[in-house]
Amino acid sequence: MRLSRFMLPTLKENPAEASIVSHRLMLRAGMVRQHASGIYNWLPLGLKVLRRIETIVREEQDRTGALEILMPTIQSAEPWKESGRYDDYGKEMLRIVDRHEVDLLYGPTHEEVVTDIFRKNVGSYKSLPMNMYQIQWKFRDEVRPRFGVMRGREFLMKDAYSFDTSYEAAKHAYNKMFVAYLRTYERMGLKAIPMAADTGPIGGKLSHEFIILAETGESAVYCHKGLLEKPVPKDVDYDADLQPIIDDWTSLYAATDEMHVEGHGVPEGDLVSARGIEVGHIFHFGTKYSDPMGATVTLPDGTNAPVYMGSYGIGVSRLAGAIIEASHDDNGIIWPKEVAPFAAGLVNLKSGNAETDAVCADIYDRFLAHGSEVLYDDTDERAGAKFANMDLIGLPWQIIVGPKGVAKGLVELKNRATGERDELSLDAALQKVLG
Ligand code: P5A
Repeated sequence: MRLSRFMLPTLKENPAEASIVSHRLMLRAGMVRQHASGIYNWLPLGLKVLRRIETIVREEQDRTGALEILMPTIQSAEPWKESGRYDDYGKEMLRIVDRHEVDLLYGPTHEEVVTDIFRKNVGSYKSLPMNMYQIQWKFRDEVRPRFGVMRGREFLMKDAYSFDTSYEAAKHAYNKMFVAYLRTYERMGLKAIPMAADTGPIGGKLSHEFIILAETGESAVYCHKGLLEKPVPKDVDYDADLQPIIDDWTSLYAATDEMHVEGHGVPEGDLVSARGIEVGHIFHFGTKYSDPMGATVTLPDGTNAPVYMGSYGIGVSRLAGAIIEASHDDNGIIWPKEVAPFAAGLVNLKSGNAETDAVCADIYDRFLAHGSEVLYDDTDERAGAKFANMDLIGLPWQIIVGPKGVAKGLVELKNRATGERDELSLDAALQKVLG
């Protein structure tokens, strides 16, 4: 992408409305703009990041055998009246009445809709286990939307729903999501800590939040430092018994503010006390929805029983902010490679100069040929402004092309995370970036 053809409304100054670093940087880097309180436009750079986060989430969900579907944002109130949550959910639910006086709502979550799909389309134990997921916008009329996309009113969530014939089978479905979550966050360069949690309006007894540590996090977190060092399972066989992995991860102490207790038994030196951001939440709630909504399965002995369910959420749009909270410096964002909006930035120090233009054009094409994309600053801004902009938007690498280097057959390669700069041949630089 050529910067001259891109839309990147970067800001030099810190916007007054932003109180935390990720919100400031998302606005300054031209990723998002607020449309209305807690409701955001995603501009080209921001959308690229959101899509890359979605891709990782989707790949790890697919790996577990979950099936992607897409449910509507606008829902009928009927199934919510059946489950009993229409009255319980309160003011966070945005209620809508259509021209025929039919009660609708903008979905804050999709347990009722998916249970309705299940009861109308799946009836036998032979189809189970089953997990259906989507990546879809939600609306919750939060009293105090704040921190930009981290606590929006409209936000993008990955929500998965599992269906099983027994508690034990449902526990396996829960464990699969637990492990998939550890892998998902790790691929984004994050260390996520699972911790036992309250279930709130979703319900059920078994629940874990996934929290990443960041100074500006909304919740206080206490955990055994061993959790931060634990390696995430590689090459998982999702059909195998995952309980030992779960026991290993949940045996170390981890608690949020409300659940923190005296006498937790962790030696002072091993206890990390920090702040955290909730980037995911998983629930097992058994028959809470299937019972009142009549979602049953036929068992091998011919009897019918309500299906056991769980639901599993990842805050996809919140993650864009959370990753920045975890990875930035004074100059701007530092994107982990897997979620970066472009693989590299290309800075032409002398746009209009035949030699530097030609080398940049060559680099540009070689990225495309490799199935990758570089953001090429082909504008006639001064070098200092180009560098500041590149640091702000945080692409993992900057390839800097100037007349002196070109005369020697060299370009400069800067690593955004370490600040290291190297003069290299073009081939060596591309080899480092494209790997
Ligand atoms: C699980 C999937 C649920 O809604 N039902 C379907 C369950 N869980 S949850 O904890 O309420 O939300 C899941 C994740 O969504 C993110 N999230 C938000 N992100 C941005 N702005 C918000 N206002 C917001 N509310 C929730 C969180 O990451 C949460 O873990």
